Amino acid sequence: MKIASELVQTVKKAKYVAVLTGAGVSAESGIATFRDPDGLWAKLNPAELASVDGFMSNPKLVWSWYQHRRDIVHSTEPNKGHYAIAEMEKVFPEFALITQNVDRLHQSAGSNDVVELHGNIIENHCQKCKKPFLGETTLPDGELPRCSECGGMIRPSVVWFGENLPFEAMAKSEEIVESCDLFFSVGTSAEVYPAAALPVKAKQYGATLIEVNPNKTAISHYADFRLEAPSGIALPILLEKLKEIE
Ligand code: BJW
Ligand code: ZN
Repeated sequence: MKIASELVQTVKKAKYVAVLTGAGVSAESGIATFRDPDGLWAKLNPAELASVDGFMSNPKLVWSWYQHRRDIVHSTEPNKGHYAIAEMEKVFPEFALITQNVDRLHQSAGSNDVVELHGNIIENHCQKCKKPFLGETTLPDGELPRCSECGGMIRPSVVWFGENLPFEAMAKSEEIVESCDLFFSVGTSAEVYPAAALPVKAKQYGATLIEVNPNKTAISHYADFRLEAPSGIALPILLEKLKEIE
């Protein structure tokens, strides 16, 4: 894979690098994306499975789908893309990682201070009183657990459509896009807001925008550079190139 020397030079000079990741980064670990032709939303209805209304209408169905996805996540490992992003933290004077992913594979790869915009699939909380749930999650007949405090239904700690993103994660992301000088958008279709606005805002605040994605996205036309390859291939090669010009 060829990487333009202008791109490598730009990355080399950067002082504050920010990375926004999406499902594509975990694709090479065997976790399905959402909007690719073989992605989750090609077969399943997001309104039924990833909204509060969907959960309230059929809690058992939604709970069992998340239990299934949790099993998949627990059987996977970070890939070369995750490890390259973890290494980037050590390469640049300042670095920030914002992810839409709920699988915690960035943390498993060694990334610190990950800003999780859409929560995570590992933890659970009560839909009614929001209290974290630490009890047994696998019950007979696929029943979902109930809150010991208020009897409410337990749900995964992800962000569903129509729900606000965690305030602190959003505030931190705004701060990052205002301050970074280089912004990578990696493995995201950039179709889900407010996350999709971050690369655009970073550029408006003066950062160079690099997109890493084998396919064109909603923000491709806006990027200063594109690395049109899987992140597990493009990012390790980019890191090698940076070392070569040390
Ligand atoms: C590779 C690769 C490889 C493949 N290497 N790349 C403004 C305008 C319009 C709509 C809205 C708006 N503001 C809010 C909305 C509504 C809504 C929204 O954005 N809808 C759009 C779909 C139109 N947003 C919300 O509801 C958000 N909340 C909110 O805004 O609250 C305020 C509010 C409330 C009420 C009304 C209005 C405002 C919440 C969004 C929550 C998203 N939740 C999900 C599910 C999480 C839980 C779970 O996992 O089940 O998050 S949906 C799903 O999409 C998931 C992802 O994080 C998210 C983004 O997807 P991502 O990561 O980009 O994946 P894909 O599949 O789309 O793309 C993968 C990419 O990888 C592709 O480009 C491939 O090419 C690439 N790829 N292999 C690199 N190897
Ligand atoms: Zn409760």
